[in-house]
Amino acid sequence: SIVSPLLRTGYHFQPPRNWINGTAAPMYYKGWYHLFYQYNPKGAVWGNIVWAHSVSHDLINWFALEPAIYPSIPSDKYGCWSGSATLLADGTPAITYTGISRPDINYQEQNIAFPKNKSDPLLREWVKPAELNPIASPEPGINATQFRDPTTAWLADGHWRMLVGGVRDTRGLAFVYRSKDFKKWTRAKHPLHSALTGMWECPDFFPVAGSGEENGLDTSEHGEKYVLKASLDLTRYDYYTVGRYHKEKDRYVPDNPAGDYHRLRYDYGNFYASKTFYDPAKRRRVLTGWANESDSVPDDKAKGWAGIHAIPRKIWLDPSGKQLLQWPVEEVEKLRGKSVSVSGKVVKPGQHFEVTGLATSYQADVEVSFEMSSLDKAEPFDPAYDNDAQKLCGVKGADVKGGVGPFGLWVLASGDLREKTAVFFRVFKDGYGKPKVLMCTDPTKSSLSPDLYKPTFAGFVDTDISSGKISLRSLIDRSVVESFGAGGKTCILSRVYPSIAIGKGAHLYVFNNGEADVKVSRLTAWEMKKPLMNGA
Ligand code: DQQ
Repeated sequence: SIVSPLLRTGYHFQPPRNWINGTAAPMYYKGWYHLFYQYNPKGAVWGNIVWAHSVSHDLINWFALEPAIYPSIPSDKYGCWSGSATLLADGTPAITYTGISRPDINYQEQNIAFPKNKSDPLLREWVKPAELNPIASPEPGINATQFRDPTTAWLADGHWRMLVGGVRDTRGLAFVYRSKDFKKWTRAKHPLHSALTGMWECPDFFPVAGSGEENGLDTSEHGEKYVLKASLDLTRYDYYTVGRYHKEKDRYVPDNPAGDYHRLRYDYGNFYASKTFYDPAKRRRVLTGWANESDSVPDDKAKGWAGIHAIPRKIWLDPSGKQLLQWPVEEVEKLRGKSVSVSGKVVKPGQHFEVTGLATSYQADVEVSFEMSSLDKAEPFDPAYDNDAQKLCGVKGADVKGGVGPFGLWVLASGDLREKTAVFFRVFKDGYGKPKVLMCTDPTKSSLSPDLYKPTFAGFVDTDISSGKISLRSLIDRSVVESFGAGGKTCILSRVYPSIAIGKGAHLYVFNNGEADVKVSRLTAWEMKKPLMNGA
């Protein structure tokens, strides 16, 4: 399918051209937010990977600098893969990252780099001390092609610790490396944690403040609870658990013993290789993530670009202490322009209505609260789908009539509804009569173009809906829809490539394909302006 240039995003981070993948070493330094990211300067497919570099004052308006880290020493000669930044005690930022040191196989070693001039707030140049690199190499017994992505280090009892992702057979694991001086690193005998989930890419490990406290903690601060996250190569989702860290043994134990296998995801859609960082300016932990394209490789080559980043999200521990909440950083609201509102509008079974008045329904921010007077008509929940929301939503998509729901939004929808992406909820009743809420993004009707990957994405929403109320926010941006259910309990990013619902041809609707009435208590939709610079 020929992807229209109008599908380049308006306010999501993406460079003017070429391939991007995961974010790396996000950090705040001397008044600037720094975003490094995997980048192919030579084309729109993965390869020739260097660390491109952009800076901003607000995580939304980005200014491109020269690539910061690129192959230049024997232990990164064939690629500079992902890694992280750590602010040392004297405020110096150190980057640790994976280098590829052999051309025949992706032989992975860990390296360290320091700013050439730490008084330069833009951190434009980095040096790699030859006497230190590589700081960690795959000893015998370690699979050298699955040994990468060092995390931000944390300091405890006078020792720095840092994780490196790996796998033994099918056991994904987080190797622990320790150092007194941040120069010489030695591997601990035991991993911090492991599970039979396949390779752990881009691990992340950080303390979280008490349940419901929205502020973040710096990586070396002590937290009641910790979050351990891994990107699973097997399924291409980012998973996490909440648990306790025993620093004397450098071991982590998830609170939920089944958590390693019944894992929570940051995002139930297209969101991978994410990294967090602590932002001291606003005392928050910020999550940055990558979404690849779901059109074809020939499309990517034809359009000359591939990959975007999600809007950075603040993350904190839910009052229940059982999961994280995520919400777009408040700075994105500066892009809001003209808005339209709807209040107290009932949508009868099988009905829908258009939200009119927005000049840019293709580039919008929509917040809506729904209310149902009764959940009696909720369908029975089949426990066979207990661990598989995506499968359930694949069977019961947006156009399959239900009891309470499916109800929600049709975004990037054409006026004749031949193209529409549905973001919706569906409420079931489990065997005890307890409501179970499913949230889905259904792109099966998103485009008339062929050769597109249009997966339905879904997650259960652990929210008390007994009051009949639930909220949804969707950031709509031409070929991406990022949705946040129940205040950020369940998040789904989806990529879509409409062929007629683009530009002025894009419309926004509310729909109800359930048997129960649904009321839109309040809906506000804002036009979203383009940032001044956008990942250029
Ligand atoms: N992408 C990087 C690796 C990481 C993977 C290479 C995650 O460092 O494991 O570009 O998608």
